[in-house]
Amino acid sequence: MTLDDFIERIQRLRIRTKIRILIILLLVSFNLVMIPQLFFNNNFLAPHDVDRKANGNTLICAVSLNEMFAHPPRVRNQVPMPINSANNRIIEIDENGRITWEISGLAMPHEVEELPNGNLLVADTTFDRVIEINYNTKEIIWSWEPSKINWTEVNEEWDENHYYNNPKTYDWTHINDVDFKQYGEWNACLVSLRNFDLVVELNYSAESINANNASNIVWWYGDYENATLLSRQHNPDYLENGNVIIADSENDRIVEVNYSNKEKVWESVIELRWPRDADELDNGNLLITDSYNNRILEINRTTQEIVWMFERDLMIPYESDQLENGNYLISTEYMGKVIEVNQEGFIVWSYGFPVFKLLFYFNSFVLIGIAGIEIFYKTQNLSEPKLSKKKIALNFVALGVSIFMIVLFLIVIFHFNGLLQSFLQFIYPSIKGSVF
Ligand SMILES: [Ca+2]
Ligand SMILES: [Ca+2]
Ligand SMILES: [Ca+2]
Ligand SMILES: [Ca+2]
Repeated sequence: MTLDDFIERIQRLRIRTKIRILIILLLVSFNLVMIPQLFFNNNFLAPHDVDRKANGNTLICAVSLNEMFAHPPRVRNQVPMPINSANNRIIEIDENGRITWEISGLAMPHEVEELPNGNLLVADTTFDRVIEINYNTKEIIWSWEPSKINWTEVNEEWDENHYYNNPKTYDWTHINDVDFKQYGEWNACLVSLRNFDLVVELNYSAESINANNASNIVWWYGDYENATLLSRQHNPDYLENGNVIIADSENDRIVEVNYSNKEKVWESVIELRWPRDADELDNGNLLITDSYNNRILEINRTTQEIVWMFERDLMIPYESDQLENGNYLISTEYMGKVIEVNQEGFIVWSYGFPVFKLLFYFNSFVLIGIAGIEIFYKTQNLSEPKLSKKKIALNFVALGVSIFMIVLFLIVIFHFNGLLQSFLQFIYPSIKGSVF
């Protein structure tokens, strides 16, 4: 068939068929452009920790969405992370979203903490280390590496065959958090090793050349696969009262552990699914990121009543912080955005691009369009006087299907977050304990 034949054939088509073809071409080409972006464009983020700096800029552990998709097969096949992957960065952005500072060459960075001297302490998750980065030179000036530690010296029950003493190629520790504390005479940091089910406190000093001495581990809580203590935790924090609060993620709870005797002194009773962050607020409340319920909660610690909640535009949110102005800074993770939300629940600032949501919305709108066109033409057909009974019946079936499609996709559009939440709650039991 020549091009002329093809054009002639197209011209002979009825107008309704041309419109259908046009819409389907639009749908297919949009998806052909957008879906590869998800997998190959490192500009779409699944942000982990986000912090607002004193100068008003925002630090973001900017892991690309495609790196998040690459993570499970890497774990399964033990494929190491490339040394200089642009998919794994920490960026600092100003309020207009301009990048003012960045560092790459990390491996799924989970947590960044600005130190009093301006340097950054980073949980460099899948390189299995915590590092201090000189902010000006971007050099790594301190690192703590669990693979260099003889864990039997920390606890004699952890012998040479123990998981802790046998590093794997990829995602051995899943170090996902570091929190800094000045005790006066000495500095400490609290480190979460998710795959160890363990939180350790280090005697931390940037000058130390022996960071990896077992004796630098001055406190620890948890034990490998002992879920009565912790199960794949996130974001341990020092509390004002000296205790430690931990998002005990796969136990679906928040726990407060007494620092002196390691007794559990408080735990959440409200229904949480995979909580990954619990911050103590100035008013004594807790700000909880309830990841698989797609919501951020502020609860009264004593009554456990929910006093504030936000649940729009989140997709497995990672963490949230309360800012000095009272607003909340939220890492929406798979929604691809960092957002600042005020007390009334309005988004007052955001960074990033909600690529998943756009895909859902665009496809839903286009499919509603197609269904609308079908309804228009089928009702026109029904007014033809010589229609056979079979044709009439078929037209009614097509009308029914089109109306059903419109209702279905309108529900998708208006209840995107609710549907997402129901879906995640439904699949949560099956993915609990997976590589995510
Ligand atoms: Ca934060
Ligand atoms: Ca932080
Ligand atoms: Ca943290
Ligand atoms: Ca937080």
